[in-house]
Amino acid sequence: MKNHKAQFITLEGVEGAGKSTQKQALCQLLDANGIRYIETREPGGTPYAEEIRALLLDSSDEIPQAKTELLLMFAARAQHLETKILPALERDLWVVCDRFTDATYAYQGGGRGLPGGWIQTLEKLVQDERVPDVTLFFDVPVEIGLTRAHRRGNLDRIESEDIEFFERVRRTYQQIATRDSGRVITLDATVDVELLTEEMTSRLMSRWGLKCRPG
Ligand code: Z5A
Repeated sequence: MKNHKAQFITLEGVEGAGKSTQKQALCQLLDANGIRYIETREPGGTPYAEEIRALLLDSSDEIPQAKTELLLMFAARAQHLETKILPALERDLWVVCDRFTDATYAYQGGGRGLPGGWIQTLEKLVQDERVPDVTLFFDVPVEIGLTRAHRRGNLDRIESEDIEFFERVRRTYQQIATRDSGRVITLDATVDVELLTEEMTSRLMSRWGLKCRPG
């Protein structure tokens, strides 16, 4: 393996894009190459941030305002980043995180229509200059992703938004991927699980100079 500092890797996409499925395959790739890492997710990742997640995804009678949702996403992120992600990277552990700030631009910015400038201000406050090293964007048409998510069942509050909301989310992800193509690897997530794993694995092996494929 080429000499790499510990990588901060995030996985992004609309509902049912297959992030959670491919996260397992990514971890197998890291295992096969003897790379030490932690797995985590947003919103959440620490006990305190998981409590904020539960508040955010709960479908109770009082619906949070878009601004409330935005602030809670960054409140959870501040806790997660300071107490889990940064300490892991400092110990030379790689970090594999299901969603991060791109999701805020996509859902609260694109989906809810909140101004990008607000998100940038909070990003600077919470993260300073810290951004992921690599982001895997699993791109799938909204209808396909939602069909998969519905098949899985148990939709949370945000997953129950209408199709136009998710179209805006997807468009925002695509814009980020185009703008930040050095960091974001876009993968066609319409293909079956094995083919997608193969494509992701090949792209990452060549990016990091890894030698070993998972078993
Ligand atoms: N959110 C936000 O609004 N702002 C933020 O800043 C952040 C998050 C950080 C929680 O996210 C919610 O928080 C999310 C965005 C919001 N809400 N929504 N809506 P989450 O990541 O925990 O939840 P999720 O996006 O709803 O995950 P998901 O639906 O589980 O999607 P997934 O992880 O991408 O898919 P999966 O679980 O791997 O696969 C779903 C099903 O499809 C499953 O049955 C698989 O077997 C199947 N699948 C997977 N891949 C394939 C392929 N390639 N072909 C066929 N079938 C497949």
